[in-house]
Amino acid sequence: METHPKGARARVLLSSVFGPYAQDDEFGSRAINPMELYQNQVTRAQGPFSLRMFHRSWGIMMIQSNISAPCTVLDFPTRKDFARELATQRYDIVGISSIIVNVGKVKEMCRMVRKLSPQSVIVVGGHVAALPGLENMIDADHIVRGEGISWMRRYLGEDDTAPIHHPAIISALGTRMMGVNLPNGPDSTAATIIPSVGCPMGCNFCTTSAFFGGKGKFVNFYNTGDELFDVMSRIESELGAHSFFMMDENFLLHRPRAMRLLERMKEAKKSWALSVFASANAIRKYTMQELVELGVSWLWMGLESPRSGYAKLQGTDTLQLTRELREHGIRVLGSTIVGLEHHTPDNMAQEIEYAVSHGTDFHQFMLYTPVPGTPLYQEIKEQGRLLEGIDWADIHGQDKFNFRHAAISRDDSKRFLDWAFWRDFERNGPSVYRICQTMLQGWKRYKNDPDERVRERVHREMKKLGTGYNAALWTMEREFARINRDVSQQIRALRREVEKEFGVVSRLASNLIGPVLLYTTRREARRLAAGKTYEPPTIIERRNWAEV
Ligand code: B12
Ligand code: SF4
Repeated sequence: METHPKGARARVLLSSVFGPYAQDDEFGSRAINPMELYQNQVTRAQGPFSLRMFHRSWGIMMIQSNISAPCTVLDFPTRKDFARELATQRYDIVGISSIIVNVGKVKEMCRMVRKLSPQSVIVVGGHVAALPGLENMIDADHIVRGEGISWMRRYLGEDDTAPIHHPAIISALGTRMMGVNLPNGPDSTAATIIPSVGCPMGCNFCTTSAFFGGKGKFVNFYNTGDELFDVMSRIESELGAHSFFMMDENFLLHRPRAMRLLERMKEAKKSWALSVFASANAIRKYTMQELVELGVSWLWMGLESPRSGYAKLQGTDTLQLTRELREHGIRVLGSTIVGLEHHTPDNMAQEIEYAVSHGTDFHQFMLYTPVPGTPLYQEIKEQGRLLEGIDWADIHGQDKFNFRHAAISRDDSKRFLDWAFWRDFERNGPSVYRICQTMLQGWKRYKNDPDERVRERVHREMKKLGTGYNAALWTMEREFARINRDVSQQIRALRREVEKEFGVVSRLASNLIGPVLLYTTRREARRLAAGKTYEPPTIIERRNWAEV
């Protein structure tokens, strides 16, 4: 492969696409598609109770940490920030990271680079690279499909087989709930660990799996539990974090790696908490005790639909599995697809009701969406069912279908999706309430566990339940009475139980902090109704850097 003439002396800028994001504009920002995980696709019907937070662009952070060239990461710039950076520094390479919805921004950024930094080679990577005909839509020199660290190392003439150095990443920033900014220190948030990219299960709609090779393929950055343990220990001491967000599409699928990690955790007496993504078939490879000892306290699981036929769900009663996980203190984020081929206007409400009946702590709903690169896209395209003329900025699974469904119209797809979010909220209450329920169950079951690490972890979580969270329960009980009186009473019962367990401290917390939270929650509801949105801050980080 061709290398850059300056090799590892080349000066590199790696940028995410520009914001602001949560607004409608000509570059493809959409108010409905903010740069926020929960508000975008999980708790968006929950008003002031929605969990708000931002996540950094980990792909370019990983690339920056694994090249020796002088490199700047520019995360969430505005157009002005991006222009200023190009005009004030001299870059040999400008790398732009994007997903498909943001292709309009990539186009504009390439135009800006050509104008403001004509000497720069433009490299575009990330999921946008799966777009057919991208080379004719944007003015870039290289479009990188798949894993980017090894590509960039090769392009700079560096060793692409060298071990991967994992940067210390605080998982979330700008966390906010009920109108209050939550502290973002290492004690209160997780460190992100990226053990791999891709997933070998190869579900037909899954872009992450398809982008890194599809069925049977994935790219491991860390093959063994020992390697993972070493990375996590280093990051624990760098950030002081005890909690880790394992950004691996199917972390539990690799059982020997997870079990070796557990062995090392036990030897070193680590009471870490792990948030993981895992498919039902992978979860079933473990006993509840193993999951709890491994510190799994938050789990993202695809529920899709009982009649979807995906291999990962076969033989699993997801209702029972969810109940069992929560009984062991594991918070569950279930994910359901709206608009599968077998859905019709007649069975859709029933399917949504079934999804909601899982009573997960969080529920993501997504439209069935053929996205370039996936087997589903190929199939729908061959059947001539792709709808023409839809802007890529509107194909993100939270708006309307981008294909002709046998039984459901585009407009109805949106109506069903919105209904699913609302119904989950109305029937199960705010997610914050649900996680309190799960945490209390975990506490009761494990507060006297013989494993000191497990005890330590549930005690750590409980400090929050006995104070701040209990005050939140006090507020939710009052606010939710207007939406669903039964759920409001259940919230009250839970608060009473917490107070019985934690006594005077928790009663004081609800009496003193509760009214403040009630005020901030109502103020936030008014702000949101008036159109308030949130944007991530612009972040600039330089490595191996010397000013020119
Ligand atoms: C974190 C995340 C987010 C964060 C965004 C963080 C950010 N700063 O951008 C949040 C939660 C806000 C988010 C939102 C959305 N996301 Co998102 N998100 C993810 C997630 C879970 C992890 C991304 C990640 O860091 N992975 C780990 C890193 C290491 O991998 P990577 O980013 O792919 O980077 C590698 C390569 O792609 C490549 N690479 C990346 N950038 C570059 C740049 C250069 C120059 C080069 C050479 C290489 C390169 O090298 C990297 C290392 O190998 C992925 C799923 C996944 N597991 O990847 C979805 C994913 C990227 N999101 C996706 C989507 C669709 C969305 C949303 C539209 C929501 C939705 N409806 O699903 C919104 C869009 C918001 C917006 N306005 O842009 C899709 C993208 C699909 C596609 N084909 O474009 C994914 C793949 C999920 C999925 N399977 O559907 N997301
Ligand atoms: S199990 Fe999940 S991550 Fe893996 S291919 Fe299926 S949908 Fe994608």
